[in-house]
Amino acid sequence: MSSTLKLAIEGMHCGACVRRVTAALQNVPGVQVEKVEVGSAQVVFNPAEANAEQVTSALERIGFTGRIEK
Ligand code: 9UX
Repeated sequence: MSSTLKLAIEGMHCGACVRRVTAALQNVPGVQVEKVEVGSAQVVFNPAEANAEQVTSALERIGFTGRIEK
């Protein structure tokens, strides 16, 4: 089973941000990165292993604010 999470991400401005965000999201156990663009990301996660809060916390730790869109 998996859930999709679409996030709007504040503070991203360049391709290096995209790489940083991608790496941070990939490091959350149970999360699979589908797409990262400047200002947004889409991931799927296994609800048995991860939750939305862990995803937004991973972004906070590297200085970005993620808002769940869906
Ligand atoms: Mo680019 Mo992002 O110079 O925090 S890495 S804006």
